[in-house]
Amino acid sequence: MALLVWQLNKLYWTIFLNSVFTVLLFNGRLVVQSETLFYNSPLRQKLSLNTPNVQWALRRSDGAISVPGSVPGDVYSDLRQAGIIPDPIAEFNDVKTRWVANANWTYEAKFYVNHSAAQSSAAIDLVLEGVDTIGQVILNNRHLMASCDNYWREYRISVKSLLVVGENNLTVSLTSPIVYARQAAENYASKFGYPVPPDCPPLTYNGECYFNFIRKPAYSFSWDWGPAVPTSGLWREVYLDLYSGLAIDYVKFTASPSLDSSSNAWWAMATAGVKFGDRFDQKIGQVCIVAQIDELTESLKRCVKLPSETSPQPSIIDAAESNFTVDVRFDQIINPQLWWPNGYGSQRLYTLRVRLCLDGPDCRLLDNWETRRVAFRQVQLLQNSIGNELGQGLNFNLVVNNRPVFIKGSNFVPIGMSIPGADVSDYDWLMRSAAAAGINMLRVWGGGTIERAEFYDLADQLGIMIWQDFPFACALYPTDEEFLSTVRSEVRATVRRLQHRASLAVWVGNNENEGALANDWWSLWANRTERYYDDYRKLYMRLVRQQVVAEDSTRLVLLSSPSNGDATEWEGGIAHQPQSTLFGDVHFYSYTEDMWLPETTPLARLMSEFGFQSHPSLITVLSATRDPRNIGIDTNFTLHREHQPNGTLTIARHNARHFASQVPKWLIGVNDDVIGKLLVLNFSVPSSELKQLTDRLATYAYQSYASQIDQAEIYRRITHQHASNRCRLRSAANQARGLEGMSSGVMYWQLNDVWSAPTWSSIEVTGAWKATHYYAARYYANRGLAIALADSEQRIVEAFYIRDSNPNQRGSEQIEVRFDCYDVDSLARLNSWTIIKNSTSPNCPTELFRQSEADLLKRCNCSLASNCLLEAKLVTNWNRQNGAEPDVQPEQYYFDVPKNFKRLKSPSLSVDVTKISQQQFRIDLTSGQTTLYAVNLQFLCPWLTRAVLSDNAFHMTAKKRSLELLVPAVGDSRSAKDIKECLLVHFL
Ligand code: BMA
Repeated sequence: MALLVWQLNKLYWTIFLNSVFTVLLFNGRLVVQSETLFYNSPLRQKLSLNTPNVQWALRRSDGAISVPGSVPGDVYSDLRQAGIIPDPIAEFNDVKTRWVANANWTYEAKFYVNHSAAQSSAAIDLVLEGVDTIGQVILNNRHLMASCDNYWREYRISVKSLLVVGENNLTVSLTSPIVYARQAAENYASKFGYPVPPDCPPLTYNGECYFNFIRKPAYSFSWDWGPAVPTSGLWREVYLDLYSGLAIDYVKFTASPSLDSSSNAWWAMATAGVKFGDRFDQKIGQVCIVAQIDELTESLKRCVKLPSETSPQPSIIDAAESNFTVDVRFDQIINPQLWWPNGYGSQRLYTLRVRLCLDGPDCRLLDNWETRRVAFRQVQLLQNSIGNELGQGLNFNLVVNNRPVFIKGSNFVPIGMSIPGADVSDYDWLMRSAAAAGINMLRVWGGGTIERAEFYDLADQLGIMIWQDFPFACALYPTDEEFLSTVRSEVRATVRRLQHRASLAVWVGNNENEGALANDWWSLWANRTERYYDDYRKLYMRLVRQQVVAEDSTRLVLLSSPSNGDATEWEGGIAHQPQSTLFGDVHFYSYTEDMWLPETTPLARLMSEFGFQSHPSLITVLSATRDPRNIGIDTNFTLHREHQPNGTLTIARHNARHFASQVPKWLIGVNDDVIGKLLVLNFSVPSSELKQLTDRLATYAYQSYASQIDQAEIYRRITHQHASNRCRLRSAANQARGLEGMSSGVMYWQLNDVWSAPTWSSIEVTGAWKATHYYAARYYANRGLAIALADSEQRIVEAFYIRDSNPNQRGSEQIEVRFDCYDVDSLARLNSWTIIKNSTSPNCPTELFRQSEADLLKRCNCSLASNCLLEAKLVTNWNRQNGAEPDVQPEQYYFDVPKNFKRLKSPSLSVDVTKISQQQFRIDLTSGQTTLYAVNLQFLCPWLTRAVLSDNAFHMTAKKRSLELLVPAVGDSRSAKDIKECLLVHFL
């Protein structure tokens, strides 16, 4: 083992050159070769305590259960792995396994440290990047700290003096989150004399109470789309950090265009936070930070004198703490390639390297920090007056690199009930699916979490901007000193972790807590209102926001979502109506009105949440139960998972406005073979029950299909409504509504799911895309046509050409759009006409017509509205000529809802599958003499849940249509016949 003893100012600094540690398991077997563990410079070494070779044990505190543990991981996953509990998200297991979260658990690891290792470094810190949640850390029988109390804090504990040569024992004891939260709530109420709601969730959630009293992701105590699986564990890395006494703790990055707008020059700054270990040499004099952006800058050095007097370093600090910071500023970076949101250009990421060295000609290395991917982009959320009076509102426009960007977004809920248990491929699938649908912004919602690094890496790479809520949601929160202090550390850790991210667009204090106060969700007694208002301001204005601004001056910090943005500030941080459509963002849901009608939904400046539930597809439900009798929209199984009170009834009622509730006669029998075969192969179904169960599953398949199309239509209509009112105020007789418009985007609720249940998602927990995700890929396309009912009383219809500005495309274009009218039943074309327009403004929709339905029907030569279909197609496709983008999709307008179609004969569809290559298939659809509404293909085989079609859930107005199918790589080669045997098809 090579050690270099290095003399400096007559003081010996011991540093490492080569491999330093050898870690042995307690049985004496050599398990870790240090060379493979260490990264970075020889001076700063990370010794992981979560390699597969360091074995962890998980024990219940009463000793009755002891199984292998995993780090990162959680108790539920480890118990499941050991065969002690079943999958908590299958069957009714969320409730059956709840005992797990009511118990206390201990994770324990033993490792050997040899003599040189224990002695040779100046500083050794134990770093726990993420503790879930209330935990005692014990090293060699010494309690290292009072208690870990926060999921998002990163704990760093100086342990050099505690490590022993030989066997070391690390134990983390975790208290039941349910018990802790309840006690904390009770203590708070008795100490301060007032409750902090919401207490407990509705009974339908089968959830746990007081999520607001424990700093862990709120959704783990149950939500209206998810079960309670309140985990405990070590959810991120655990390691020993060995360094020379001084080390880089974090690096922030800021880039901004130079003031001189004539040159494409930028400046950038890397800010390094440097920490002292508990033994550092104050006589060291000067240290330097050297930074470089690969392919763009030379390395720059900035040296600072170490403070001569330093207060002693406490032995436990947050990992994101540092003792001083050093800024390295790069001026005049000419013509960097910019980072653009998805759909607006490419995402150039540069590598930032930062080193810490001693001042001197050879700049001796102390720490070679990890690299970061950074980018050049400017994101602004502008709030300017709409009219002459403030009461007319402010707009809320996103501008990236000086171009207005229409927000095409969704809301991201956590990846699953076990965050550490998720596979990187799960993040990859969701983020690539989001990007494929044209999504350019995801809101990481406040009832969830600050996500894992993989999530933000993908967001950076794919151009998906992140609206990051801090983890506070749908609740009031305690504000005693202890709580505020842990939140202070948490916020600092979060900002220092994410600040350099190109994708990060805006910070937001919480989800809906301002609205909860302003609208008095919990009927708080009137004379205490001021106290709650004060607490709110204390937490979000004086703490969260101040901490964020201190760490990150480059981004807008909104206090809440929804909020009125600047107008919320005018009202002292809590607006009397945070849901105003004239300011900021809005969340909107209605479960009683017809969501297909334009008047139901207000037009928001930014609609950051809206949605409606649908049922998951058959294959996803079958992933959650082994009993096919559980399948159905009203079984106990479904009702157990439908947490929204009266949710399934709400879905059924809304669906019934537009779709027949019985399976249409032409679908009876169409899917029976596939379903019957599945039942025989996978479930022990007695032959006497086969027919009945096949019918049951076929009925559910239709009902889930109808619910998904109903949902997809809602999302499409609301998106088109906002997109077409992007550059104008709504034309409405009602004066208040007449000020609505100038919309900057939408983010539908919700992208993903944590289990199989009726929810608002567009992607199911198995990864399968719902109809609404395919719809999104069309309505979020960069260029698109929209035909929408603009006024349901006057029956006014509008058609638009919508396009987004891409810096590589020229400004104006001439478009020619052809309109064809069809008889729904016979596919006969009734009439056609074309419209030619100049589309000049790159970000504003081009209106093609605004007409009454009656006039349109006349123009169509259509006598029966329910049998009439209008289709728009872009004839002159400028993009296609330039090869820049795929075709603009045609858009259809039906004059009636599908349940009223007067079909003379049963529509039919035949499907052929051809194999093109290992993972690619072609699917040819041939219809009879009818137009088909919402043709939807689904696959009833688990290996196809992540298969994607080139288009789906579309209206078919020609006799033939070919689709491409991309299937995931599976071990064996699959044939066209394999695909066909899994295929369910629906249409109306
Ligand atoms: C909003 C969200 C979530 C919820 C969703 C659907 O309130 O912020 O809390 O899941 O609506 O109800």
